[in-house]
Amino acid sequence: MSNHLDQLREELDQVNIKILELINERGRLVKEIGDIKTSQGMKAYDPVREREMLNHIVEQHEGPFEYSTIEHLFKEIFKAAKELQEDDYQKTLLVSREKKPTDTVVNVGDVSVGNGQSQFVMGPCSVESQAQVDTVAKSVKEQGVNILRGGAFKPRTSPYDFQGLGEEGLKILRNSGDRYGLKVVSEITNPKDIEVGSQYLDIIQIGARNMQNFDLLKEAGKVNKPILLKRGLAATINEFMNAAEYIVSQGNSDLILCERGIRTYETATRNTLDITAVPVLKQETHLPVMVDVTHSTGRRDLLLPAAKAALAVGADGVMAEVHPDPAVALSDSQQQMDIPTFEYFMEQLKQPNVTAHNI
Ligand code: PRE
Repeated sequence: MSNHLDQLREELDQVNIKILELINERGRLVKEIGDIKTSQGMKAYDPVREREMLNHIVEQHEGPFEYSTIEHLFKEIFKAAKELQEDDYQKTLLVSREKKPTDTVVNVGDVSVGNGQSQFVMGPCSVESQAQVDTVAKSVKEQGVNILRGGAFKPRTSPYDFQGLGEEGLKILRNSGDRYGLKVVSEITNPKDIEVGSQYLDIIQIGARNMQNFDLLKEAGKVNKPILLKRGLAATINEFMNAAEYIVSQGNSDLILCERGIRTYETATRNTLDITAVPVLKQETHLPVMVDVTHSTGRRDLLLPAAKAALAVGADGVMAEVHPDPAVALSDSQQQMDIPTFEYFMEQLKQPNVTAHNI
């Protein structure tokens, strides 16, 4: 009995080797076909050919397997063949470390992001008036921060909420930036505003809700201006990297990624800060990575611990919101810091044990 079992297993071993040889022989043919297809500009995937082959195979099939099982097995073989035909190098993203092993440093004039020194991007959620932005800019400058933020085009959940001052807001931000010697960043939401944004801004931000606005990404890829791209509300890291690829593949490699929390079942915070996204993005891409602690936590009391965590795991910078009087802010009043809180926040982050910093 056991002799018979051994004998059958031996036969099976030989069949396995035959299948292996045949699969590899098939692989060699498929690769040759693939080369011809590439040289003729044809796509690897040919569903008509696959259907013809399946019909032919099923016609010859005598069992004992079900037809559906045979179809399934051959579909897997076709899938493996397509992967063999696709050029691995072509599949590698431009934003990946595999493509470029060295860190990208984004130079915003004389301010560098991604060179190992922490950068901070601070300012009000929305630009409301020149006086409001000036007050924040003064404090931001005093704290040694180099980049001022402020929303002019505000994508809000409700259409009835304050939508921002638009171009007027960009002008105000620029004025404050010039007055206090700060670089300025603001979100642009419409592809047609990328051009106007480049006139006023040092960095153009693409917000979470627009991470997959491909027309906007393509426009951002065409301008000669650093871009700060935020991770989408429910975007995987792979989707985030592909969104970044849209910008870089258009020719603009001055790109900063920004983790800003993702939507989960947790309600204690506004979003869930995916802190491990920072080292993952640093490993997978060569781009600088920042963390927006305001939108990820939505809670003033969590801004400091979240910022410390971000810097501890290797973020190149931290973004947070500051308002002279958060209680009367036109947007996100719950989560913005007032000036004294901001000063304390910066003092804590400047402690030598927090991270390398340039302040
Ligand atoms: C092959 C591979 C991919 C296509 O989708 C169809 C068929 C296969 O595995 O048989 C080979 C092939 O590229 C082709 O016949 O054109």
